[in-house]
Amino acid sequence: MENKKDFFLECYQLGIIKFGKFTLKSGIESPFYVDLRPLASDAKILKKLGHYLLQLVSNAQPELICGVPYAALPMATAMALESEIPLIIKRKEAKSYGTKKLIEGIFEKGQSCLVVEDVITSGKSLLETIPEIENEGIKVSEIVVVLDREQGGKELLEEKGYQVRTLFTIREACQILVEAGKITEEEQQRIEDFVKGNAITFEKPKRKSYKEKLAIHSHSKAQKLLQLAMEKESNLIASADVVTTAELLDFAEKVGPHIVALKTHADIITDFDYEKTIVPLLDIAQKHRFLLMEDRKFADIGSTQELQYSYGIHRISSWADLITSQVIGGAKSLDFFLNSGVISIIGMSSEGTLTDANYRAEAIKVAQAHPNVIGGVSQDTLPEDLLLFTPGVNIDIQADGKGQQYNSPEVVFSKLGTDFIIVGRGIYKAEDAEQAALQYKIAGWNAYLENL
Ligand code: BMP
Repeated sequence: MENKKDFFLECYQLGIIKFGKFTLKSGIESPFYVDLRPLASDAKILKKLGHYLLQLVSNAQPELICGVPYAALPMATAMALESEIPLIIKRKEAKSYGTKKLIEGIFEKGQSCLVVEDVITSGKSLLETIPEIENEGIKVSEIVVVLDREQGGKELLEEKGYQVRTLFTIREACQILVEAGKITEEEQQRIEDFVKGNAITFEKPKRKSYKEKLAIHSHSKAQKLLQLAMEKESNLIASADVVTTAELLDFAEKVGPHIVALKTHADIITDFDYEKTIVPLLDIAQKHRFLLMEDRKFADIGSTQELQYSYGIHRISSWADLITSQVIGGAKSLDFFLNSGVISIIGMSSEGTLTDANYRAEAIKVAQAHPNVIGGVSQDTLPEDLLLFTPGVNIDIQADGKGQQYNSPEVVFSKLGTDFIIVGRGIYKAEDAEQAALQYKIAGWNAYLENL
């Protein structure tokens, strides 16, 4: 196949870029106008375009392809024909009759999708399209764009955590046209000046500090946690996934000075005994000033949860400052967690989890409506009135071979706006748990400060 430059010139022959004076949708006057729709009318060019766009796709092949309507629909189709990756179609408006679907085609929740766009300017149409796809439980894994007008849209999407690959930028296009004698250097300069002057600069949204969050989160346990974060300069919750009382107490002693909370799974402690396990643990928690978070993940009806919370050998309600609970039983099932701040499970970090975008949106509504809930566990952003606890944090590894999916502390603070990181094996499997806790504490705190 010919090179990219020759291909661009072929496309140019179809009149896809016009130079002159054009008023854009935004009201801005632009010295050029791009319209890639003519490319669909030349079958050979469309086929080649599909091929070039597929070359931009990363090695991890997406499971679906979707074009942003309308201009990218034929492009996505061309890519689907060559790659045999199934195509899904996004409607501009949902049908008012029949299924009322926004996304048509055959897909399953949890599948990854490549989104195709013709031209990116501000990124607005992609930002409208992506949630509509993700609301169906499909994960937008990457975006390919034919032409970047270089006005900030690509950067905005990247800032939001999407990988964007572009076939041409407007500056590259102009360079090719100058070299081919299609436009003059003056015209090129005019375009360069326009692009520079009209780049949409965006300020990275600043997160609220723990101090500011104190004014939003009135639950006493949330207040305590935020106070501890400020006092200890730590947002680290260490997960003590150990199986004996001796290991648990030893671990708590070692990591105690560096954490705001110790997360336990009381039901994995083989020799659990309230007097020997919980009583000394409470002493250590008091000495090193950290909260106890029992990761029980309640998932039953209210009445059973009430019993599970206060009875049995664990008597969680008597010692856990924080507990985790599924919200699958509905809001009323959370009514009985009166002694602890509830951290609702909004999205799980494990591969293939059923907590897709739809589930998460509904879970958030339950969590927000309940006064016992202080926040949620998720690997996605949460609304500001819920503190975000993110598990699956590791500095060194990306996966554990058992379905866990990891992010670094930097990523969870910059991309998700996490409030507290939950680290298990990164600390308790380290040779020196105390050193590892300190390392995670510093990494988490620095990542928090960098995003203020
Ligand atoms: P690790 O960092 O070793 O992967 O441990 C993560 C801890 O967080 C585990 O105790 C796990 O039960 C918990 N957790 C999680 O990993 N993902 C979730 O979605 C919810 C969790 O509570």
